[in-house]
Amino acid sequence: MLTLYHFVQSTCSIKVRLLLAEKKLTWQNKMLASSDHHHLSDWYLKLNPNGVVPTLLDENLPIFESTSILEYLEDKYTQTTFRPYDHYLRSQMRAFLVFVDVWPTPAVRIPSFQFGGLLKKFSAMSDKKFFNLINKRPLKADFYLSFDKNTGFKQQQIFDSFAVISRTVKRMDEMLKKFGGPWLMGDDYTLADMAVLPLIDRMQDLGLDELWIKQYPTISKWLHDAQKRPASRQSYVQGSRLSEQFPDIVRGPGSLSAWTDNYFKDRKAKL
Ligand SMILES: N[C@@H](CCC(=O)N[C@@H](CS)C(=O)NCC(=O)O)C(=O)O
Repeated sequence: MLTLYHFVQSTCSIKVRLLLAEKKLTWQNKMLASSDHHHLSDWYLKLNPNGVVPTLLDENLPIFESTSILEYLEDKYTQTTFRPYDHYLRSQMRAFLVFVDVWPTPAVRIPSFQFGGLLKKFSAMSDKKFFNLINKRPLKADFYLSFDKNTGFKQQQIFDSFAVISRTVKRMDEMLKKFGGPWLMGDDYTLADMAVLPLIDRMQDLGLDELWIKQYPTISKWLHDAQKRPASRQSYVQGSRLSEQFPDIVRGPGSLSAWTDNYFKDRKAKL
């Protein structure tokens, strides 16, 4: 029996939900609310010492780190496969999975917190509670110390995160051209697509899609095709998109174009 501990809106959790749905696996739904902070309680830290979601339980064995969960499901549940057969292509796909974990995954957190309605939650919290919760975080304390709980991130931190997303869509555009599309590794939809889809979807939902619209039309087409897969629709349950949770703050495609325009001007002036 598979059990998934996750948050509805967490991009790393959606990544795992996508593969579970693509593989048509049944699983027990243990949805936690990020605001309850159960992911920082002793019982959860025994399952996932990093104090983050997602965690998959297979029978009683806890598996954590979303990319490692994807590979586990691929290794164990082989009815349908989402990795290339060719060893070289498989290595290319894995290189992209590492890239996604190292670069865009942390970068997308910055606009998600800044523009995604989360600051409202933190500014309503007392300083004491906020810093107490930071102290409990095994891995992410430094991230929470890198912004002001009332005003968020500095403009330069936000622009730096946009630069990483620009680098990501450039890399994806190169892959779509090199392997011929329609998916990142070519004909077949793979873990590479599922790893990055929640991040690009998040950027679009926040209103930052102008980072790629003009320069990389390939990304818009890829995103549209990936979003309309039945497994994607199934995985994006109500509340997965921040515009559904905070409709007065998160306004969807194009809505933060003033920010992307300023970012492009800043980049042009520097390079
Ligand atoms: N590298 C981890 C990252 C997991 C992660 O950062 N999860 C976020 C949600 S997307 C989380 O649990 N955040 C809780 C917190 O910030 O306290 C993975 O891929 O599983």
